[in-house]
Amino acid sequence: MTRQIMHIDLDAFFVSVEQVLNPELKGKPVVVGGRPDRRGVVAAASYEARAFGLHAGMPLSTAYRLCPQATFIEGSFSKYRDASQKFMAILADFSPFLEPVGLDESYIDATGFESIYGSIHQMAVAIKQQIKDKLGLCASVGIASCKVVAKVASELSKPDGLLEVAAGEELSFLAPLPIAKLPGIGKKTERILRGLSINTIGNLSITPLSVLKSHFGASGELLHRLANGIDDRKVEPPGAAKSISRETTFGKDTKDRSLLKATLRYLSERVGADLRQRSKQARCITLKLRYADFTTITRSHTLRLTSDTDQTIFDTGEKLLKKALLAEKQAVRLIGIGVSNLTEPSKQLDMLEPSAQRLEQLNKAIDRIRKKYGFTAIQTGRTLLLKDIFPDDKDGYTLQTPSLSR
Ligand code: TTP
Ligand code: MG
Repeated sequence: MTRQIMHIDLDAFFVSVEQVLNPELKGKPVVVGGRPDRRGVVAAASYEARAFGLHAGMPLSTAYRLCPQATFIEGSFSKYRDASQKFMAILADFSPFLEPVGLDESYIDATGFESIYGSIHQMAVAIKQQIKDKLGLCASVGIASCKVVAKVASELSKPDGLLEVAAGEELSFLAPLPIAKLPGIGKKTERILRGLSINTIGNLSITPLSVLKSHFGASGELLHRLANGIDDRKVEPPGAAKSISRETTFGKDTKDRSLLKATLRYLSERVGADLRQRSKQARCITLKLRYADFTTITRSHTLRLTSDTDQTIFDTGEKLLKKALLAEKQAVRLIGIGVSNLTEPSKQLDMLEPSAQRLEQLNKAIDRIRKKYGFTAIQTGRTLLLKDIFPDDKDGYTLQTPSLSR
C-alpha cells in the first residue's frame, strides 16, 4: 500500500517567533544569532534577509557586510522551545503518528487520513491554517510516499508552501535537483560527488552502486536508495522502539535443544528484520526464558560493535541460551529474544570487516525476497524444524504469543 507521509517545517523559525513578538519586524530583513560586531554565526535569517545572500551558518560579520540594514537579534532559546512545544501539540491533535525532528520540523504518517479530511492535501491545508491562527507562524508542507521525498518537497515549497509528489513521480521529481538538496549530503559528500561530475540527484540515481560504494563504503548504498526515492523508514513516534523483541510460549514445556534453538533462530530473524526495517542497529541483546514453574529470567550481552544482522542476534542469543540451560534443568515454557540500546547506523559501517559486510548484504537480500514473497519464502536451515510444529502462512509462523514490545 502506498503510504502518505507528510513533512512539516516552520519557515525561518527563530526569526518568525521574534516577528510575532515584535510585529514591526515583519516583512524586513532580520537575523537571529547575535549582534553583528560579535563573533558568531547566523542561526536564522528572514526570507527578506536571504534575498541579500544571508543564510544560517554565515559569520555575522559577513551578514552585516551584505545587509547592514538588517535587524540583528541575540535571540533566546526559551521562546523558541515554547513555540516548538505548541507547534508539536497542534500536530499531535491531527495525528498520533508523529515524529518530531528537532524544534521546527516533524513527519506525520497520514496514510488513511484522507477519509477524515477529504484528502491529504486538505489535511495539510488545515494544519497550516491552525499553525497560522494559533501561533502566527508559517509552515511549509511536503507530501509524498516516503520520508526523503516529503522532506525535499517541503523544503522546495518554502516559504508558506505546500507541495505534493504523486506516487510514482518520486524519481522524476528528485532527478533535476542539485545533489545538495538530498538530505544527508553534506559539504564533504557534495564535493566528492561533484568531483565525479555527479551534480544532480538524477545523475546520482544512475551512478552504479559499485562506484558509490568505492567512495562512501556502505553509506553509498543509502545514497543510492535515497537518490532513487526509495526510503522505507517508518514514521516513528518518540519513545517508540526503544527495544524490539519477539517471544513465544510453547504448546508444551520443552527441554528439546533443537526446538529451542530453531525457535530462537526464527525469533532472531523476526527481530532482525524489524530492526533493519527501522534502519536501526542494536548494542544490547537479551534472552528471556520462562521455566515450567513460571520463574522468568533474562540474560543480556552487550556487543562490542552494534549490529542489525540475524546472525549476530541469534549467535549471541544462542550463547546466552547455552549458559542458561547449563544452570537450570527445568523445561522451558517461553523463549524470547530482544534487542535494545538502539542507534542509527553509524560510520562504523565503513569499518566493518569483509565478512560482516557480506552478512549485511545477505540480510538485505533476504529482507527483499521476504518483502516480496512472504516471510517463510526463505527458510534458514535451523528454522526448517519449525515447519512441522507451527502453522505457517506468508507472514510467518503462527506462534502462541507473538509480541512486539516497545
Ligand atoms: P531550519 O528549519 O533549518 O531553518 P529555518 O526554520 O530558519 O528556515 P527554513 O524556512 O528554511 O526552514 O532550522 C530551524 C531553526 O533552527 C532556525 O530557525 C534556527 C535554528 N538553526 C540554527 O540555530 N543553526 C543552523 O545552522 C540552522 C540550520 C538552524
Ligand atoms: Mg524551518
